[in-house]
Amino acid sequence: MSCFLTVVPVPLPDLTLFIVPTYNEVENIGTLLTDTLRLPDRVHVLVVDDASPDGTADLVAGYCEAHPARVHLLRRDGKMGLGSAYRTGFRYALRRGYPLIGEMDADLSHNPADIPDLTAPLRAGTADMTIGSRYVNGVRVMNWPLGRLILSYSAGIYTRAITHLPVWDVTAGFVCYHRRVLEALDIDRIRSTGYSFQIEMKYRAWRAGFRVEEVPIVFTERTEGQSKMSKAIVREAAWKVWELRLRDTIGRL
Ligand SMILES: Nc1nc2c(ncn2[C@@H]2O[C@H](COP(=O)(O)OP(=O)(O)O)[C@@H](O)[C@H]2O)c(=O)[nH]1
Ligand SMILES: [Mg+2]
Repeated sequence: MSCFLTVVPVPLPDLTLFIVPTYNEVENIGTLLTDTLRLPDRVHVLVVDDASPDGTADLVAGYCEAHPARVHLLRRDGKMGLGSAYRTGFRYALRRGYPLIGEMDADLSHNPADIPDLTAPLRAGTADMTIGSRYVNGVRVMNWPLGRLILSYSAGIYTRAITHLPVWDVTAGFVCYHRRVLEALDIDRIRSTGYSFQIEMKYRAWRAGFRVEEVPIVFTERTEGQSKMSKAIVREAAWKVWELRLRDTIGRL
């Protein structure tokens, strides 16, 4: 009798892929990648670029060549929005077997040095999803006009009042998931695009019974490039909160 031994690589339990959506971030992405590469080599990055006219993807391609195991790039044909960039990134990470899957912005608002704090509860098995939170135990936002801070903070009050989601920073985009959360949530059903994507993911994870923990971080507004935030994104989020609540009430979340 012959015996065949098939070796299937099993990713170590702390292997992490952080997804970074980019649109015109050439002034920021190099610093972000350099800072992330200083972290332990278990932390990898996937940039999902939407054909940025400023050449962001070409810059990232240079990092991919120098660090093929740790820096990954997906080039898409045009600007398709944040939610769709995350969904593409999640599918990529799940296919490749990453146990921990995160997301952060490219504009240096989120400090890669905080990644180990975000993954720690997941590595320790005390949480299923962590949120890099501006508003847990105080307010830590640098260089934002007061109006923007009030809008962002109020989004949390509004969302909690309507949905009872026990999270302070509902629109946070610095998040890390254990892959079991993304597998359970059926990400193709999540149609949100802007901030509402962040709210919807947190709400669905919480309602599915996953342990969600907020980790305090300092958020620093970008100094380079431009925000892509718009009134349409805010409106979408305001409606989405009601939609989630009503769907849940009739058992069709
Ligand atoms: N791939 C992709 N990334 C986007 C898109 N819109 C925004 N981003 C990225 O999403 C992140 C957050 O966007 P930003 O403009 O900083 O929003 P703000 O922080 O709310 O002002 C940044 O890394 C952007 O480059 C998009 O349509 N596609
Ligand atoms: Mg930003």
